[in-house]
Amino acid sequence: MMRSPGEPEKKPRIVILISGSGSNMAAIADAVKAGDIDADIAAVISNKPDVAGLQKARDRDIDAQVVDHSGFQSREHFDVALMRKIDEYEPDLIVLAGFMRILTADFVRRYLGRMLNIHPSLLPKYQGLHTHQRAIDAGDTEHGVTVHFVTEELDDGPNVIQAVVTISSDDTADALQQRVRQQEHIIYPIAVKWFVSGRLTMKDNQAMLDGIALPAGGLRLEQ
Ligand code: NHR
Ligand code: GAR
Repeated sequence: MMRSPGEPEKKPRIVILISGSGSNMAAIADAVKAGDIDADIAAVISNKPDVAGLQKARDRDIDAQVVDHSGFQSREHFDVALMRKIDEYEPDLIVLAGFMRILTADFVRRYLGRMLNIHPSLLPKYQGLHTHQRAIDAGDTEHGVTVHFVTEELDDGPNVIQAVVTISSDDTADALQQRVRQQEHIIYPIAVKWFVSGRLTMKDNQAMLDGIALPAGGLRLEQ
């Protein structure tokens, strides 16, 4: 990012939304700490109190907040409260990292083009939940994980990166999930780094890297 001489440096600001263990959040935070990603993590916000990810954030000296969805009478009310909390931090990028609440159209529109999600399947296959078991049950030989821009349609925004994981004949959902999780921790920091360095953008519902359209599946990393 350009700045004039003498102007203080302003790093891109990231807010990470979680609902659980926060291992993807931790992978991104550790990449920031290591200097691989030049940004500040302004806050981690969970819709569930007491999840392990909140403690992982505090352990890394990151502001950890809760906006408990169970305290709101509707999705719309929750999303308004969540937007207010997010906007206190003036983020350049919103990262959904195991965030498990479907977001309203108003919420998505507010952050369109600057909100990423990670989903444990090779999208467009297996949107929604229980993706590992569904891939095994379907007899698939490969599975994986996708980082995509969030749009109003669930798990349907333009893909940025996919990592492919081979399914073995005696695989279990747990074992497969573990191998997919390892790939998540590699590809999510890469996508975040691309975004905060200005290389990754969304234009006309298409993910662009250095101004060039990425393939429909996203950049594909094979094992
Ligand atoms: N919101 C929009 N508008 N678009 C997307 O692409 C979104 C989104 C919100 C979350 C993550 C997503 C995933 O990667 C995500 C993408 C939760 C559910 C779900 O059914 C579905 C998809 C995703 C996250 N949530 C239930 C709900 O009623 C609650 C489930 C629970 O609490 O355990 O919101 O897969
Ligand atoms: C991750 O595996 C992520 O892909 C998945 O939840 C896990 C969160 O783990 N996301 C979804 O299933 C979205 N529906 P984490 O909290 O340890 O990052």
